Amino acid sequence: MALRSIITTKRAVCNWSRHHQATVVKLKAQKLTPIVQACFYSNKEAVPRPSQANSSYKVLIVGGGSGGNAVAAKFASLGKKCAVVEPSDLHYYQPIWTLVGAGLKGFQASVEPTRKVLPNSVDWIQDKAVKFDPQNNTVELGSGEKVEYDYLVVAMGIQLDYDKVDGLMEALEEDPAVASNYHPRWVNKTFPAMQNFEGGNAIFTFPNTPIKCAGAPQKIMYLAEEFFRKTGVRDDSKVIFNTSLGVIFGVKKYADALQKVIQSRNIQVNYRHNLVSVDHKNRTATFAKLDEDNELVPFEYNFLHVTPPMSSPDVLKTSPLVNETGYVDLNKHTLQHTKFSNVFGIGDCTSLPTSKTAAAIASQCGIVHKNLSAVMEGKKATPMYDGYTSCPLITGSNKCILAEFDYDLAPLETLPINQGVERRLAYGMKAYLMPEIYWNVMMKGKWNGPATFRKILHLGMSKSPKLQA
Ligand code: FAD
Ligand code: UQ1
Repeated sequence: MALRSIITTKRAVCNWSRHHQATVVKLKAQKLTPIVQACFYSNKEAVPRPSQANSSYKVLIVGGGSGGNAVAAKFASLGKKCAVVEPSDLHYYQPIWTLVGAGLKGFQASVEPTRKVLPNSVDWIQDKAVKFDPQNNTVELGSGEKVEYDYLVVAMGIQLDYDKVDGLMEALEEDPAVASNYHPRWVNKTFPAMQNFEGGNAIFTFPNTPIKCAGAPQKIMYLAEEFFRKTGVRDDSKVIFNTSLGVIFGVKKYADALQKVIQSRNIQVNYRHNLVSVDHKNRTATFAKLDEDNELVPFEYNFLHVTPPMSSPDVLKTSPLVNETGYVDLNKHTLQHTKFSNVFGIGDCTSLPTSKTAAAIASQCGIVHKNLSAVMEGKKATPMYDGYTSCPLITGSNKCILAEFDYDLAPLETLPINQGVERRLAYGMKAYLMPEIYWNVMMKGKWNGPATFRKILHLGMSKSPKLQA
């Protein structure tokens, strides 16, 4: 029991080095025989399945993050006919990293052991998918084992390409003034870097690729700017947002609201500026001006928050499952694969032309469940997904613009009040309600997004989109 708690307590993952120790102890435990290993796990929690040659499942889910786990919980009643391929011991609730970076939540609020989050009835294959062969309905694992499936759900998230920016990895390793909320390691550097900032240039970046949570690169900027006012260094500093995009946000209603925030807070925004290299020894970040033949422009920094370039996971890019952009090619309303009818996808690794968020995944998981269940019964998938996504745009430690919108970039708001203004209520929902919903409802397969509440709160008057398969 004592060893089990050493392996799994939340406190062990709170501190990064202690987290690594915990993982090492657990890996040692996995080398023990299955009987001894069973002593380390409660029989109510998912246990990694011992490797076995060429197994077969009715539903195989690749990736056990927000999307994969939400879908696994929906199919938990299939029991051992369903498996999740997930290499990581730890499951992260990434949306809270904005608040972790700003020192408003502890890192431990974002993490649980995978074995506790995955449904105990489904098999957990603790390995990586290394090759997809949808013609033969198999996925090859890192161990060399081939797993067969009747139906496949791809939920592998998006890949962080920190190495695509010259000098960035070294800067993250060596310069205490460089941080990134997008990674479980670097998010823990953000608040100390904010505390140590004594003025000068505080720079926040947005890369020239699709990313998850397109609001997060600027949310941390508003929180840091507020913090710099509290610590008295704001008058001696410039707060700069260097973004590859040409607009502050894709939905006009919320972009207009954010422009007012930017003006009132005296933030400098440089559009179409893409970070290409970091020289931490000279504290210089160099940006390519995308509209001026990639002309390079150096910025001195005293604080640098980087949102890295991202792309589809490498193993997907080279698979038959993706379109020309490298993302899993789905019908945007049914979430069924365009070529392989027994394949579905969810979340950040997909081609769905909506903003990549956990909120979007909440809406997608009910649809994957319904349509995959229909296909299993020999029926057709129904067009249901309207692209719903949400981005709680935190602008201060008690303020938030709660953006919600669909494929047409039209607002699709849950509350019967204007969400295009900064509200304390929206901050409360983001900081306190959403984590509860995530861990206790969505991860149990019972949260399909707020559509039902929206209809009730708008007395049935909210729009129901007409969708084509
Ligand atoms: P993930 O949750 O990333 O899971 C992917 C899983 O696939 C991982 O567990 C990984 O280990 C596994 N995997 C990868 N490769 C393989 C492989 N080869 N084989 C098997 N498994 C593999 N969303 C919101 O809704 N609201 C917010 O306010 C918000 N803020 C955010 C702030 C930050 C700083 C960040 C980083 C994200 C934020 N998000 C927010 C986005 C949200 O967290 C993601 O969109 C969501 O977690 C994506 O879920 P997913 O299942 O697609 O991918
Ligand atoms: C949401 O459903 C969700 O999934 C749990 C989030 O994840 C982090 C969100 O941030 C948001 C905003 C939603 C949308 C829900 C409501 C009630 C507006």
